Amino acid sequence: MVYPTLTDARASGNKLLAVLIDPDKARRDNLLQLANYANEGHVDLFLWGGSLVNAPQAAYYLKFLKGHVENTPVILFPGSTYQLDKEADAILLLSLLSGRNPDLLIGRHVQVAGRLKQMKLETIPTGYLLVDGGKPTSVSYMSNTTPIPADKPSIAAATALAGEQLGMRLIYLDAGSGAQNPISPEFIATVRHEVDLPIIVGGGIRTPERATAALDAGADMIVVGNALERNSDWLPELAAAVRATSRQFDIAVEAEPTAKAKGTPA
Ligand code: 1GP
Repeated sequence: MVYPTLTDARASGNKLLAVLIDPDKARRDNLLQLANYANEGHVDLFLWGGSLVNAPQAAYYLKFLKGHVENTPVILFPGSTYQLDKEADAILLLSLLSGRNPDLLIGRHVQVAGRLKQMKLETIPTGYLLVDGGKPTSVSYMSNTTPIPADKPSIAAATALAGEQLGMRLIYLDAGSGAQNPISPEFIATVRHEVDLPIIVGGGIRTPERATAALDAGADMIVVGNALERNSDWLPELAAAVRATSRQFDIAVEAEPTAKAKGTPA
């Protein structure tokens, strides 16, 4: 089961790093390098998918990746109903809550429900919120939906809360692949304040500093795709920034009882 990885990490304050792989852009050498990094402990999860996947070899590459990673789960992040594959460890069953396209709220789920059941894939019901990242992205165009404005975090918070009340188990705040601007820390913090579910954040995270900012604001896991596609050499540096954020949290939690003990009568 993959979902407990997220809830356990949230409960213990360990921040996670997910690497998104677009199957259309997968290459054997790049996948091998990513698998090696994962086996060295630098990657917590792989997300596998894209808005438009045409590559006939996508299934081959997924199997290839699975054959080279030791323990790191690979989770489907499907942009369409064609992207189901039982080789994966789980699927983010996305409801595009920020949009008003009924097909992406329930229609496609009905189409694949029977197949998912047969595949016995672990499903993680995910409230998926697109946030304006400064320019139109593939996902906003392909989904035919309007992202939540970047200066309206209260709309996102109410949307995420509705998702939690509907039974979603994860919130994904996404500025879209290659976003010009990542989602701001203030925006993330507003959503974090409203819901208790694990929150993952992606889109336009291209530096360790941006990763740290999102995690410090309350994200439990960040997703990086585009910036690792051409060059994944900086992945260990990125992973170190994610781990350092976790440690800061640990130190704060450890420090708390001492501070309380000082002021609390025995
Ligand atoms: C997109 O959140 C992911 O859905 C990752 O975005 O490719 O910009 O890292 P990037």
